[in-house]
Formats: sequence, structure tokens, C-alpha cells
Amino acid sequence: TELKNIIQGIPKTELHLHLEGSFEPELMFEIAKRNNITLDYDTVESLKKAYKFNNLQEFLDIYYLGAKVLIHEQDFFDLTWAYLTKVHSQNVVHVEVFFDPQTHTERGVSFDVVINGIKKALEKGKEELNISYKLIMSYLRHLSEEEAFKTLEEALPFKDWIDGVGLDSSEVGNPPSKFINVFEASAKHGFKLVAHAGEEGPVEYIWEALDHLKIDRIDHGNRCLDDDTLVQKLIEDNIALTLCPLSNLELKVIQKMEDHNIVEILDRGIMATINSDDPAYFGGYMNENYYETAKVFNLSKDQLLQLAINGFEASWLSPVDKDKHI
Ligand code: ES4
Ligand code: ZN
Repeated sequence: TELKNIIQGIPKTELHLHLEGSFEPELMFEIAKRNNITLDYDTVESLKKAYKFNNLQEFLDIYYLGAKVLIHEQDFFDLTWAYLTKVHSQNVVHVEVFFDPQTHTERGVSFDVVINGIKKALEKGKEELNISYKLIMSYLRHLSEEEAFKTLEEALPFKDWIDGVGLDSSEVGNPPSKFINVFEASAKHGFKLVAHAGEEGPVEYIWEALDHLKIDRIDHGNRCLDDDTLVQKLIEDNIALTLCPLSNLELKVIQKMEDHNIVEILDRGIMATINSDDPAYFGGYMNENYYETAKVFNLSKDQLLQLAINGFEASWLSPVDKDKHI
């Protein structure tokens, strides 16, 4: 259709993507088989049927199960390469992707195995698909700050490969303030800072992420409109939100797409971007997220272009590289 062609034609960025959340069931079964691991589900179809979530935690439980089949460097390479070829077909030209080292190191897979596989695929994507990239290491917020510090230590030999740190997993009950010290230490090592905030958690968590963690981009941030002072700050400080419409729908952050506040967020002048979060679990990659949003809100071509431009603006590309795209 016309709308789908417009979206396909726009060069896009992806700024909120968990590599472990791009793990398609078909690849999961293939890797499980070669690693001699049995999944709790017999077939791709029965696994896919389990992808019905009432909240973030129900999703996370199954997401961490799936990640358990990733053991060898080749597995992390295959995961990342599958994601890159998929988004390349959707005209995504720059990605800033998360990985969750603790999901793997906790199971005895070493940090270097994880990052070597990911890095090789990202480099191949740059060479062969012309996709530029940044890599973000995310701390799991359901674990302690001490555990996050251990992960930071393990990351230091690879710090030239890691552009920023993030904060993800179970939000409610694990406020940003739990991680003040490790974010401060991460900043001292030169990492850029982002955090999931205000997805399921309250607007106060967005304040904490900004004031205590000193982040420069908010992942999700759906609850920001609950506080006019915060809206003013986001605009004045040019702090972007990485929104994920299909994720919000699948995790029941919203009951239907019509309930999403993305248009209001844009109309208030906040720098909002569209991203896919965990596309293998939420039923869509970048184009599907753009399409479902555009369809429901009847977005104009100018609005779609603005969203894509915001993606470049909010990215960590250099000013010169941004100018090449915008
Ligand atoms: C996540 Cl949607 C979402 N929220 C928080 N943590 C996550 N990890 C992977 N996907
Ligand atoms: Zn996320």
C-alpha cells in the first residue's frame, strides 16, 4: 500500500532494540538444537502461542528463558546478524542496540564470548549492509548495584566497543536511584547514559533517571505527560524519548493503539522516536511500528519524516554524520 511504501522509503534509525529481544523462534530452535538444549516448547508454533503477555514481567520471564540457548560466540553472531539483515530490508541505516551481559554471565557464559559475537556481526553489517551502529550495555535492574559494578569491571577491557550503558528489566520496585553509583562510575569511564523509565513505572522514575543518573536519553518515558514541569525540562534540555508502540501494546502499557500518547508527545514539542524494543516477541520490526502508529493516528508524510529525523537527531552519531542523513 501507499503508506507502507512511504515508510519503507524513509531511511530510519533504531535507538531502542534489545538484541536478545530480536531472537526469532526459528533461530532459537536451530541454536537450541546445535547446542543440545531442549526448550520448554516442542515447536515454533507452540512457543509463539506463549507470546501473550499481561505485563512486563510476564514477557521478561519468557525472554530470559529464550536467551538461555545462547552459549557460543557463533550464537551471538547469528542473533545479531539476523537482526541486521532484517532491518536492512526495512531501510534502517543506523542502529544503537542493547545487550544484557548479565543474562549470559550469570549462566556461566563469559563476557568476551557475548561481545565478540555481537561485535563481529555489527562490523560485518557496517561493511556489507552499510549500517552504522553504537552498542549499549544494559544493567539488569532486578539485580543489585554491586552486580552492575561487576559487569562494569568486566566491560572495561572492551570499553572501546561500548558506547553507552543502559538500565532495563523489571522497572517497578527497582527505581533508577538504586543505580546512582554505578552510573556515576560508568560516566567517568566515558560511557553515554540511558535508562528505561516511565514504561510501567511512575513519572518520578523519569525524574530520578534525569536528576540522579544524569542520562541523556530516556527509553520509553510514556508517563512523561503526567508532569508539566518534566515536559518543560525535556523540551529545554532536548532530551529524547525512544518510544516503542507495539511493545506498549503487547505489554498492556496501553490497551489499544488508539490510547498511545505519541501524537500528544510530538505536539507538545518533545523529541520522540519510534523503535521496536523486542521485535521477535512484539510482532513487528521498525516498519511495522511505524505503520501501526501511522495507520491509527493518520500520520502525515511530514509527521513520519519528522519521526525519522528525530531518530537521527537523538542518535549518538557525530554532527557531521547526522547532517549526511538529515
Ligand atoms: C525490555 Cl520492553 C522492556 N522493558 C524493560 N526491560 C526490557 N528488557 C528487554 N525488553
Ligand atoms: Zn526496552
